[in-house]
Amino acid sequence: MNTRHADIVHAALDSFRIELPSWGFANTGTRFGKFLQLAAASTIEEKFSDAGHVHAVTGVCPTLALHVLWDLPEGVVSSDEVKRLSAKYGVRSGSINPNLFQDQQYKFGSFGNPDPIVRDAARQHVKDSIAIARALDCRDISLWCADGSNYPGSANIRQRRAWFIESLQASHAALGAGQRLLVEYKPFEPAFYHTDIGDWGMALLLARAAGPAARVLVDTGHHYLSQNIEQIVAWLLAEDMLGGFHFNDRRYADDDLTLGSIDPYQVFRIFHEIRLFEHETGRRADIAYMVDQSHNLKGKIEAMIQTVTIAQELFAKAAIVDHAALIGAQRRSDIVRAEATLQDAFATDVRPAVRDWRVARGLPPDPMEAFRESGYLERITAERASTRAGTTSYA
Ligand SMILES: [Mn+2]
Repeated sequence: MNTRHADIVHAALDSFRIELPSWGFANTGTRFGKFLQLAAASTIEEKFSDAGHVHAVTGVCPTLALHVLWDLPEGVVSSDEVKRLSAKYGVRSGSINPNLFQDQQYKFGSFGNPDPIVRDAARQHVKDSIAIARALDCRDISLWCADGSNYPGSANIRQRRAWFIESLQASHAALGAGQRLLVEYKPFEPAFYHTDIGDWGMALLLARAAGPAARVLVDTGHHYLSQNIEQIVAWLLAEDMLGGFHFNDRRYADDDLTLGSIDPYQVFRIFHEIRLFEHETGRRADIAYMVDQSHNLKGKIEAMIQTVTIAQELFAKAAIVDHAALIGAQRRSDIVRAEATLQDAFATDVRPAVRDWRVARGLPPDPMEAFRESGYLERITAERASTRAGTTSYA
């Protein structure tokens, strides 16, 4: 790694922030069962405390995504308590995530439910979530709808699309100045025949229909196998419609594994498309980077630190791609040179530069070691073991 590369890595890391999910610190499991961790967070205060420790050792996680149903059960009334915790633990509230999939009334859908009373209830919940976001000074309301059907003929796909447009427009109308509505898509699960927002094209059309402050959210686990996610990212960037990411990795479906644990080159390629866009347009892509992972076996806090570290390394690798050489090779149709330009950057060991950046910013050179040496995990394991309420939540 030369000096020019080191400077690029430092500048790139200065601009990179990643949001942690409150639900990532709580006990989760699969539909077959849960293996509870004594140190898992079961209250909103514990989630803020854990996120605060990840931020303390990494320095790049200043915000915590909140889930309205799990974190703000009293609605906007809970926001004063959240503000207090935010100040106490040094982590701001991040994206606000409404919950349109857990209540019994959503058995046959939320925005796409044939019952107008349920559609109204879903709309009201999103409006309440927007009010919470305003009270907490949060920009993004991140919407994922589980709506879909399991059997052919059981749902009117076009009718449901129209209901979605109505509800998204109503939600968009409730946004305050500067707020955004992020529309997430997913091809299947929990619905296994059709999902109302099944891919990026549907999400893009619905976001456009919703209004000017709506954008698409790309959850890396929400694609069919082998889908070219970086191409989707490139198209959304070109359309000025990429609002944010939910990062995770997977081997089969929406596995919610640690980012880059299965296919780090794919994450690199996604970051590369963003960096190339910024290089060519001369403007910063306004993207909310967020983690959406569920660690069933790994320790929650260590898994988050590992995720953030990997994200930084892959972002740094994408930052040192030689754009001029790449663009030149592409224009000459020099395929091998163009491909090698990406491979060279990916193969570069950026860890020393990332480490130097941390030291220069007054952060621990090795966040995982710093966390392990802090004694925090031992302390909360003992404390929480005595008060364990057994509260769980799913991501
Ligand atoms: Mn997600």
